[in-house]
Amino acid sequence: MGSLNKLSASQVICLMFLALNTHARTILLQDDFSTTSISNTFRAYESEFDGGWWKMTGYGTVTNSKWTIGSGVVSNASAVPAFGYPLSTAAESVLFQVFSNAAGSGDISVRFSFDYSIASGDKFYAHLWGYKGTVITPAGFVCNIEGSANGGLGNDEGSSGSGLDSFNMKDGATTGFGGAATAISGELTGSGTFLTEFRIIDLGIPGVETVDDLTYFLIAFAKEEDGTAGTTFVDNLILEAFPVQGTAIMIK
Ligand SMILES: [Ca+2]
Ligand SMILES: [Ca+2]
Repeated sequence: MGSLNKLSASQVICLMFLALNTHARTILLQDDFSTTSISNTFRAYESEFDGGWWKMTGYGTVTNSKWTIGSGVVSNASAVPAFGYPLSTAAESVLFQVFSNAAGSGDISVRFSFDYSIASGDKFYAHLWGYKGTVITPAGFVCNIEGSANGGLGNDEGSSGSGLDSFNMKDGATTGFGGAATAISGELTGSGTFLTEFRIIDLGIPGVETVDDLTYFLIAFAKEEDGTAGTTFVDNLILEAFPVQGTAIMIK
């Protein structure tokens, strides 16, 4: 955690408080990238939920995403410049997965953290969304990764055949999110540990008061490529829920 020297006294107290309560946590998703792999697709289809990591498949002028898992990290070394879709897909199209929410009825807070190292000159964004409702038949898709570029990920609610309601875990927004500016991480550069923690009720989502009121989560990683060489990687991802009522924090 390279930014500890920047913490205020209240943040340090909060972290100590949280450390005392980690025994009660529920792991929602954890990955050290030592055994997982990535499949190819071009939309986040509901039939692909709980199917692990996905990235853009190439066809026509759309290039294959270069996110890859190896040497214990997930990385992207493509330096295709940020001309946008379809040419920048190799570098900029998101890595994502959607998974069932394992939170218990007593879980009221969410913590999301990962280590990152961003190639010099590039920018990096992490998106965290939640879904309410159940998948209907025929299944639709919740977002289209085909055109994702410049750190963004399209939010396709309402036009994708999905019966789920989607929410940005950054601020509870129900629509209009997915651009780089709406990423829960904000813009990340350099290297360090990103950590954010929040009470689910503070998002102000009607009918979502505890973490288990959501049925699925989406995590997506996106970079904005500057066109110069360099590898960006992520490791030690943890999304967890717990019954502690802590103060909202964010550390980069
Ligand atoms: Ca690792
Ligand atoms: Ca670069």
